[in-house]
Amino acid sequence: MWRYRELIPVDTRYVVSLGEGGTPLYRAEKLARWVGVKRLYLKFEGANPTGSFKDRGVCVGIAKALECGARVVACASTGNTAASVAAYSARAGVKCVLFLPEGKVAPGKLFQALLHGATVIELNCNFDEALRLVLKLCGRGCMYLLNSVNPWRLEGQKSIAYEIADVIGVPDYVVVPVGNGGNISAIWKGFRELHDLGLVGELPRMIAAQATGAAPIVKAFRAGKVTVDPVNEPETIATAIRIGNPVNAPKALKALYESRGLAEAVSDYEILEAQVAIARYEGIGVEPASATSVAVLRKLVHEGVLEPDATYVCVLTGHALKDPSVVDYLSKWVERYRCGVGDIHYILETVLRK
Ligand code: AN7
Repeated sequence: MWRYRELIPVDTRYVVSLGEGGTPLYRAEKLARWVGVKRLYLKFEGANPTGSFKDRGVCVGIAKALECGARVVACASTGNTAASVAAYSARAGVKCVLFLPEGKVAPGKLFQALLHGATVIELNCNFDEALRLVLKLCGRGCMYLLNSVNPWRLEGQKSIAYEIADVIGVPDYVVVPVGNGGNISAIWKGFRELHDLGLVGELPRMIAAQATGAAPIVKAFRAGKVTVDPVNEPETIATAIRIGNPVNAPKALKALYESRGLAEAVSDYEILEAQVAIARYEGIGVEPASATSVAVLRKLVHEGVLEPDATYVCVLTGHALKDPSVVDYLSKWVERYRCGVGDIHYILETVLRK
């Protein structure tokens, strides 16, 4: 992403890099057929150093922390921000304190945080309450906040737009999984900047994808509002976006209105179905939150809201290995046998006859 350093307002002397950004943009022909569109591209953010798009923003955020002399960084997280902040702060040599909703962080992400030596504080509350707490604590000035309310985070994440435009130009639509709303607003900002600079002639329409159990932005968008009514007990298998009171909702809604975009929610079943389809048709493993983009696109095309003959980019925000626990919910789709060595001929016969 540092190919675009002139557009990222940070003193590069403070940048501690792990090789963030520069992720693949795949043309997905088989998945496109399943979704019902002609041209579908997948921006695979799972290919970042810690396995999610957060690395782009956290890298810039940590540089700002170093520039202002912070010795401790902190964030509340549903998991991916925590994993990223843990890794980058380790490399930068700053202390890292993470506030996580107990029992609600996917095992791969918790492991990353612990592995990189962060101080992990598991709280008996949900993400929204953890974020309120850490906002208050950071307000005292003892820790540098790295949640996406920190605008420098978004300055890094907007590079997703630059990379897409560099490879295929400006697509008609960009579909983004939305939790706190930071990333969709960052990507929109990236496209707008390219447009303002005269580097591209068009702008995409942004589509926000959420899970039905945690969809405050979809609700606000339908009502034409610029702020959200919080969802008190958000629930979804996509724990990364299990967020009821998104701090960047005003920015996300602005991106949707300005781009003449859309917002839609899908069920946990539709999310898992899309996760499996992405993995089976294209060989790309993503975590459930990431699959919401593909699930939402398919839903809107099937309902006739979106046209098949347009160019779509789905942003796949995080890697499959982040959350291996979902295998427990995939029994409908997985083929798995346990057998004694003595039964192998019988099993093979059944398997090969299928
Ligand atoms: C895989 O890590 O909020 O709308 O604390 O991990 O910018 O919040 C994660 C969010 C989408 C939503 N996909 O992005 C956190 C956290 C994945 C994510 C989102 C997240 P935003």
